[in-house]
Amino acid sequence: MTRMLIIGPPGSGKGTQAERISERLGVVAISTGDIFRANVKGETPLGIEAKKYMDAGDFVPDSVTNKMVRDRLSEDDVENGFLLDGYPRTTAQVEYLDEILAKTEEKLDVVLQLTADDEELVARLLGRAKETGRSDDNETVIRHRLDLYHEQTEAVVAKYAERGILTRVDGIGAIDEVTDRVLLAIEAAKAV
Ligand code: B4P
Repeated sequence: MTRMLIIGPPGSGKGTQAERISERLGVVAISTGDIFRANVKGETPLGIEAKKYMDAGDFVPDSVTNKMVRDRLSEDDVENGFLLDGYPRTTAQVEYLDEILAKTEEKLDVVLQLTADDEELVARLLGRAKETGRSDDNETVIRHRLDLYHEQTEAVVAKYAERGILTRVDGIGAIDEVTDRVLLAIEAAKAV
């Protein structure tokens, strides 16, 4: 059980839980959002391109994101598996990931979906804005990111549900409680 995805609306705790799963299970966690933010900070050409979209709460174009993920998944540290956090977010990204995995005859073991209602998510992200000042954590942009999740990423979730590899986890509650639920869900998926 080593190749996993974690999907959820903005603020559902993907990044938070991905870090914990990575520590507990020893798989490398790869967050497309973190890679973009590191590039924005470093003012690289990728960061300059991505910033325009991120500040508006839009998805970075698939062509840019897909290439970045392909390059990251060709690095040595993913040989024993990975946990992708925040990718795929569109059905085109699902198809692209399918192609990457098909080349090495790999497949996904489990897809975790973290759920939470929109008002809880807005409150969490406004809380984070006070602490970190992330440029995409203001209410207008947060609501736009949530709309995009409903319009585009829920179709991604449906695809993995059809394939029978989706596991839903309630993301509401204390962070430790959610971690316990996530680890149990992974164990249960392993047992299938
Ligand atoms: P991300 O970095 O993925 O941003 P996010 O959706 O807000 O998730 P994040 O991981 O930061 O938050 P989390 O839910 O862990 O993406 C940022 C941007 O990058 C996107 O808008 C897009 O522009 C671009 N992008 C990334 N991937 C892309 C892709 N595949 N295609 C195109 N564009 C892409 O947690 C949020 C907060 O909630 C934290 O402050 C945490 O402390 C708190 N929290 C977590 N769990 C909690 C709990 N149980 N209770 C209370 N608070 C909790």
